[in-house]
Amino acid sequence: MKLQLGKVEKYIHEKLKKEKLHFVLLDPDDVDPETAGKIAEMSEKIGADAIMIGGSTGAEGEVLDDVVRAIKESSSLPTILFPGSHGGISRYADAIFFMSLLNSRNPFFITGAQALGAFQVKRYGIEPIPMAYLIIEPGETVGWVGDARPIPRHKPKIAAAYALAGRYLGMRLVYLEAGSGAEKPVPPEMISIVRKVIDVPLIVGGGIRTGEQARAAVKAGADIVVTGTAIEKAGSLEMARKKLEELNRGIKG
Ligand code: 1GP
Repeated sequence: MKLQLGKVEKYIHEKLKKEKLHFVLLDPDDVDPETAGKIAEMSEKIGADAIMIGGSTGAEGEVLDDVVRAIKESSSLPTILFPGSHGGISRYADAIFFMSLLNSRNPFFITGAQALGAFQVKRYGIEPIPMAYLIIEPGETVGWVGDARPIPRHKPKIAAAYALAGRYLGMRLVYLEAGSGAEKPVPPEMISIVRKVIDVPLIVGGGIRTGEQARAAVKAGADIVVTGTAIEKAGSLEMARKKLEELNRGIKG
């Protein structure tokens, strides 16, 4: 029996044959639908590859639905949910990172929320993409909310062990997360060690604010770079566009 990949996952794999990818994260708790739509439109224009939607606090229900709908109306980029729990599901999205926070102390974030959300994902026909989600120091809000034991920045082998375990558990993506707004992104040494042990796309995010930092993540082995805060908090839409361009150049080279 051959595994059939969904549309968004296929799109990711096809694009990765040509270049590294840039996913823009929008947190419905931080941006209103109108701004989200405008940022999504700009993201598509400057060459970003997908929009992720989610957050650890308040990114649920109507607020989430409205933001996803606004994004769908203003861009044709794939919309991928990035849920903090089963509350982060919206019927309007194309796909969902069906993620397990492998280094949480709390089983709710490893398998509990997933069980609570599974039937909803099926009912709405959202494409689930299984993903190992690992919190690296400092971890920020998601580390605290997700009751994680953040992997120390100077212990890349622990990250690699978790990533490989995730792979053996069947995850088809691995995400190294320093936490939204982290002072420093995931260290390049950690990215390269993890890259060496897995055979699936590696996503890196948290604290990437400059083209140079994005470039460093890609050089170390990231396949997909996620940026959120730097764009959301750019100050104006014009500055957000400039930041998007800078980050995109760093990723695509
Ligand atoms: C957070 O990895 C993402 O979940 C993006 O982080 O907001 O710091 O870009 P930033």
